[in-house]
Amino acid sequence: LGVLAVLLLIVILAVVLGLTLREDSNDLKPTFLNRCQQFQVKNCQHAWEVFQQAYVDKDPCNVSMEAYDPFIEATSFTPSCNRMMFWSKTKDVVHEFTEKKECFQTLEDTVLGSVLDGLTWCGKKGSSETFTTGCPRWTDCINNPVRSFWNRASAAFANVACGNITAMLNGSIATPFDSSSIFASIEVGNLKSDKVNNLNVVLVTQKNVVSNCTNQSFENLKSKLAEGIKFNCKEVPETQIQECGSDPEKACGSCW
Ligand code: C8R
Repeated sequence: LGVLAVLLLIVILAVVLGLTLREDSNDLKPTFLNRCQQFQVKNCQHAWEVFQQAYVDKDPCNVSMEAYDPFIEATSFTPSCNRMMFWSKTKDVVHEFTEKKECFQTLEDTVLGSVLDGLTWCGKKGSSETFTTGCPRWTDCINNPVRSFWNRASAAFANVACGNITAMLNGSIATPFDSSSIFASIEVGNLKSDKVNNLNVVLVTQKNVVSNCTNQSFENLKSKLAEGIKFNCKEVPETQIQECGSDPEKACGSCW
């Protein structure tokens, strides 16, 4: 009987452990905390609590950008002037590059962007929980928790930008500067002319070039830039960016 009791106990423990582990894998909190701890953040638990307050116990279609203000403050970072990298419709090529070479820093390379990159979350009215399924999708409603977060975080990133900044845009689409993107609708307008000297656009091209630096959408970009910020554009093949990223001999400034 004693042996049976021990066996039963082991089975119960295994099931409980299995359930907790499984729950963890679709739970936002452990991912958030794990990623947060990779950075020199004093209190990740505090950051989590402030983050949650933005959307918990709220209608998931009614979360404003401003709701994340306390979280933005809690994770405030010092900008690396001349190294800041913006992007639109080039997520993979940009991050493949910034991961290999420490020349540039995107929002996802900071604690603010890193902890939530690729994740979905929302709350519910009358509940103190965080959900990761059944949340509104990007276009289901404007004021959804994920979209408002990226809007707010991107505004913060652009607000502190300084020196010469770079943006990787996509030359395989007709409108590389797309007014509905976060880069166009939030970031460009938040760049400060007393801090930013130049915006250098790297227009990433593939075999099938659709747009070049004379694209009409760049006139729109220039008109949205604060006076005093200079604009540059260079067409660069994607293969060149990839090769430069993987070549340890190549200096940051000589990739394009
Ligand atoms: N930025 C915006 N969106 C981000 C993001 C980020 O840092 N990180 C992630 N994971 N996302 P897009 P865009 C998610 O059209 O709109 C900042 C969001 O869920 O290719 O111009 C960043 O600083 C969103 O749906 O780009 C960058 O400079 C897509 O990825 C711009 O804003 C972004 O879709 C990019 O935003």
